[in-house]
Amino acid sequence: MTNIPPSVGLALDIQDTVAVVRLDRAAKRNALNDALVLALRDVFENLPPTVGAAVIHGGGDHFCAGLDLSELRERDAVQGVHHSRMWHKALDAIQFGSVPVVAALHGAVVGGGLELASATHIRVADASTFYALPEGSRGIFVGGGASVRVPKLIGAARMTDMMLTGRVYDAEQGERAGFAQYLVPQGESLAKAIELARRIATNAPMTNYALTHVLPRIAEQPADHGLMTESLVAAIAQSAPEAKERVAAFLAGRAAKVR
Ligand code: 1HE
Repeated sequence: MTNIPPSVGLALDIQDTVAVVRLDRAAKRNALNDALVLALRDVFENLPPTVGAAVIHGGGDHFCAGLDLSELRERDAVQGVHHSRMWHKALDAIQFGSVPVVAALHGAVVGGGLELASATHIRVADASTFYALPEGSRGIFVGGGASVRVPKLIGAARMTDMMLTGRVYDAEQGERAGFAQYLVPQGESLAKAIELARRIATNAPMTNYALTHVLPRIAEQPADHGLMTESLVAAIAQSAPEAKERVAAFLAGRAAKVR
């Protein structure tokens, strides 16, 4: 398992089948410096096989203030590309890792913090959450995957507005726009995220794999390719012994009904 030096500001707590990952730089509002981005990548690339889902949250009053601006020094174009690609690799390790990931949001979810949240599969926001892309006002551009992932949540027009005007979405507006799938009272996002992760960890692994690795690819395919991919994955999933057992359990009255 990954050993994370305390100075990095990332804590990993394995709670049975759920890995709880905490950004732990509250004094700097969990701003993401290079060491923290690399540690995130290492943690999500090395989750133990006993883990079936993960939660990511932030210590202190905010989820994450984005890129650590104190490290934003003069970079030449090549260094800039590699820095951005390092973020892409780390956030890909979350989106396309071994398990579904739930983000528990509160306070600031801004800049690279929003890029991090948008690489997870489910976002649970509490009432204190707010979303922004201050890159537009800081004279820079997003570099951690926001231009690909954020429009999939809220549409390119809303992202353009956020960056051109500095618009901030509060928790309710954010849920309506599509940033978060769940909105809970202040202080309750972590508990709700862990509850969801525990349930997700009970799903058949192939179902979770199909949802995290195949569905986003189907969404990028032309419709006829997507339908073919869907048929192939459906056939693979239903041929797994676990799927047969689950269907048999329902038919025998041993599995929960949809309520
Ligand atoms: C930081 C950072 C940071 C706080 N990098 N140090 N992100 C931003 O432009 C957001 C900048 N941050 C803020 O707007 C505010 O800090 C918050 C709304 C998130 C929180 O406000 P508040 O009043 O709770 O905290 P604070 O007093 O502003 O900050 C507390 C400390 O954290 C302070 O340091 P201190 O040594 O003076 O105590 C701040 O300097 C520090 N801090 N945010 C470095 N971001 C892959 S590309 C991604 C590009 C981006 O993400 S750009 C957007 C960056």
